[in-house]
Amino acid sequence: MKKLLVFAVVLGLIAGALSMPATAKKKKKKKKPVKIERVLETRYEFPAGIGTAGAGACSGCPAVPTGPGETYAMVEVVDDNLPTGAVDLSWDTDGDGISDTGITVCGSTAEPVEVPESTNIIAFPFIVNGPNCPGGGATSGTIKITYSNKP
Ligand SMILES: [Ca+2]
Repeated sequence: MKKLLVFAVVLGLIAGALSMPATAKKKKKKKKPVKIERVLETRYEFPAGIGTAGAGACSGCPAVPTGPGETYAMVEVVDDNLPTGAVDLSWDTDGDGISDTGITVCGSTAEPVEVPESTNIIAFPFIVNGPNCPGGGATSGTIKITYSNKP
């Protein structure tokens, strides 16, 4: 019985020794700034955004707030009916409650775009987007966003 116990302890030590290098590697990686990503997906339903692209209020526009440290966004818009899904992502910079700054996503972002962290960002799905995205628009569909702390 004692022999079996000793054998088990030895096995445990070997297993521990084998797993140590992996643990050490993980600790080293933590020193580098790590890219943290958060993926979120939301729907918009017709008619969410009626009005002029880039301005105005919206009922039924999904909110996609950023969290602390989330300063870059990759966005993809897949409309249920239109070949090019387009939404404006917009936020309020002067505290008057009206979104005034933002980006137009025409289909999808080619590269990560800068966004403000810890900010309530609203997605405006306009039926016809406008000059920033000719032929693009939004009836009903899905917005997929990946927020990250690095580009
Ligand atoms: Ca404002």
